[in-house]
Amino acid sequence: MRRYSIFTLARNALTGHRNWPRAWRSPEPRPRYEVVIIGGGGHGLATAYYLAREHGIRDVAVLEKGWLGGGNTGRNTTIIRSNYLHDESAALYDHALKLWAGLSRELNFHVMYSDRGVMMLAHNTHDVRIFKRHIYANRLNGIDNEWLTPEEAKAYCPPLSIDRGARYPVMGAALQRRGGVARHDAVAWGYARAADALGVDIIQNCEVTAIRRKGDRVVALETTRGTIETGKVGIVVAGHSSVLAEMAGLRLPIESYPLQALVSEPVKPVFPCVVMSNTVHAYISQSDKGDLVIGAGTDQYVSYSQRGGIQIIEHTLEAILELFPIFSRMRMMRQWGGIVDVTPDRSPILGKTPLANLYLNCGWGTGGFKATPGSGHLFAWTIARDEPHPINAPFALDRFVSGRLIDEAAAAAVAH
Ligand code: FAD
Ligand code: PYC
Repeated sequence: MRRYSIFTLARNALTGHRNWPRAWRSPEPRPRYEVVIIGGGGHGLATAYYLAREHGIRDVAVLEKGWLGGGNTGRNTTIIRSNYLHDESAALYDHALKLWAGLSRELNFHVMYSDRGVMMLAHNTHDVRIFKRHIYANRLNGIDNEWLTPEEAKAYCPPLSIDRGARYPVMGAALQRRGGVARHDAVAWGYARAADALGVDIIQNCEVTAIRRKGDRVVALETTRGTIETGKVGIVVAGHSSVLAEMAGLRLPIESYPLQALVSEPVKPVFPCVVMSNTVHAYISQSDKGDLVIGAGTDQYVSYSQRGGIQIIEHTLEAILELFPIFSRMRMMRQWGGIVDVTPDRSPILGKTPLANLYLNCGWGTGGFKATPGSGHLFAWTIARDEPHPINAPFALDRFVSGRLIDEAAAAAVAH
């Protein structure tokens, strides 16, 4: 892995940053690969990295129709936590949380993971009961989560208003101290650079347009850069999962919705943690650059538009100002949307499909960034061994036939 000295930094700064080596190659696609991963977001790149690193499978291509991280990986608000209700989900998301802690070292790339704490506000008796139930369940699974009184919540996050006269007064909060944020682009770039160094071909501007089958096997992919034959295929395309699955002749229990976010002008550090409120439908943190990072729920209608409706932004900012009146004079700078892939039980699909050599990683909906390292790690295992790891076994596609659903709508929080 390359390392740069202070002299390299200084030399490049003085020469207009034109002499940096490429972080990853830009190869022409080969006619055949042992494994092809469709989708160059964080999950796809992480899968390729762990295939090479942990399973010795290096004859791998990642095909990305645009640029790396240009999908939801580069559009999300980077909240990381593992405070989900069910045992299966706790194991899944905490597997990822543990990997986050060592990820910068693993990739030799600073992903800026910051465990500043994620606080979820309760505004009515029902919220209090739901959050306490999550806290008890989390603790039984060895996952940190604790109850705070309104005064303790304010001490943890001083800008928070705990005015009892508010429309939705804060009645307490659930705090996961190990939760936090990371730098989303760095996650994609770090995995890309490390996968490339292990021999993975990362091919951008390469859209998969058709999936060729022979019986119950995928034999080749048609792409905008030619036909690619392959032994195994992983679909990791988030909001476009149904589109790709349909190319293979599969119908998924997934709906795709726009999810929006926005950022303010940058200001000095004022906001120490992440705060989410399901009831008023808003969440907020502050990036290391200084902008407030704000979001809310999905649009109400399925769509592939990456913009979203203006009323969502207005509603979100009203909610933020009720909780944090000190921000009333902040200016908002940018708004965007991403297309999220939502399953009926708000849990992901991570495993095999009815086709012998086709694997699915999707359905993370509004909350997959936090899972990126764990998802890639488990998906690589599944593809390499042709069987799920015990952690992702419950997240099989056939749970929508058997009825063994893992309902995480409450833990999915503000977003839906
Ligand atoms: P993506 O990053 O979307 O990657 C999929 C890639 O597949 C894309 O780059 C796309 O271009 C490519 N692709 C699609 N079709 C094709 C094709 N035919 N051929 C080749 N390539 C193709 N999650 C959290 O945990 N915390 C959060 O705070 C959070 N906030 C969010 C806020 C917003 C506004 C949004 C939109 C999402 C948020 N999420 C959050 C969800 C999270 O972003 C996603 O679950 C996660 O990033 C999905 O990663 P991915 O790698 O699977 O998908
Ligand atoms: O999953 O924590 C989350 C989340 C926050 C905002 C969008 N998703």
